Amino acid sequence: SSEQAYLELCTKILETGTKKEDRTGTGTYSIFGHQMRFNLQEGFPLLTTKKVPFRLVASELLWFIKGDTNIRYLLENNNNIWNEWAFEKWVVSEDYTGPDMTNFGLRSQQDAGFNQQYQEQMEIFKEKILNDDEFATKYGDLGAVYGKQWRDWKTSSGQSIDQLKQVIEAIQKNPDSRRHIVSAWNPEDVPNMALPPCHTLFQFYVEEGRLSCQLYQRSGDVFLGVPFNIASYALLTSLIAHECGLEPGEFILTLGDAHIYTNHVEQVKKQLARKLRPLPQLSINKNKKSIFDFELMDFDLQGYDPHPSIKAPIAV
Ligand code: DHF
Ligand code: TMP
Repeated sequence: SSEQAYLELCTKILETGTKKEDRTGTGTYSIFGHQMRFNLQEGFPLLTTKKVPFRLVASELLWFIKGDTNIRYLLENNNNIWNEWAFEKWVVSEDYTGPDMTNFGLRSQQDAGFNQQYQEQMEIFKEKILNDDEFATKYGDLGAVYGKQWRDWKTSSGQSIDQLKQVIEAIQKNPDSRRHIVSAWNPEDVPNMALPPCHTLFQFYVEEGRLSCQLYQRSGDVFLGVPFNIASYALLTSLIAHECGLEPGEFILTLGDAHIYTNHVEQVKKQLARKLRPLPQLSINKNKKSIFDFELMDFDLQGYDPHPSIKAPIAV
């Protein structure tokens, strides 16, 4: 199955990766340049060798599609995957009066007393994002990240480009075009983002009634981020295919710096020892067409029976 390609990447990094330091201070094993292909006709590529929470993948994708960049929507959907990158802005600001949170990502893993304080401040932060509009506007926003660039790319003359809407129209009108591209990498905005986009640029391709997508991902956290990225783009491709009256074809993931953090190695080995199970099937509400109208309950996964989840600390 397609999942084998993911497990092979993990093995390749463990066997041939170079030990490299990284921005977060964690350390990684890394390789540069790797491609994986997922045939969406075979089933939906949500890993079965560990549980990947589809609900979180889907709500994050809906958040991008809405063009939203504020984590309030994610929190309202009980999705905590972007909290640390908004929290970071608050704890270095003048408005923050709690205990020192410098380097909270690493310290929370090393010091139980500090972790307790960090968890308390994170709870306060989440509560304020959900209940205080002004606070949410100021500290919930991650800047000009994915949603902004996909739906509202600002041009030098002050106009706005809706790349997602345009690419869907182009797929319908001119399927053979070689220009079906959406870019999240906006050099002018990179300094204004909480995290410069990891999934940088994607392209669609239509062939014999099937829609394929290839993503260039500049940086991939192979244990935590990449399983989400695969599922997210498989879902996006399936939704656009649904809207355009096409079948989903392949999702191709091309990675730049593909790395396993040193504190994920044991988890990866545990996962590699597990047996693959059949992939689930995705179904999409047939009564809705436009990608801009979907909600969580319009997606349904059948037959997802993964091995248990494997926890790992995220590098901030
Ligand atoms: N930073 C780093 N270092 N790696 C990332 O993968 C990453 N991803 C981001 C933002 N910054 C990042 C956005 N996507 C998780 C998965 C994807 C993601 C952020 C976080 C994650 O923690 N997944 C856990 C489950 C989380 C949960 O249940 O709340 C997992 O085990 O898959
Ligand atoms: P970087 O900006 O220094 O490359 O750090 C970003 C980290 O987050 C890196 O480990 C890659 C990871 N990441 C993913 O793998 N997928 C994602 O979707 C996101 C947002 C981040």
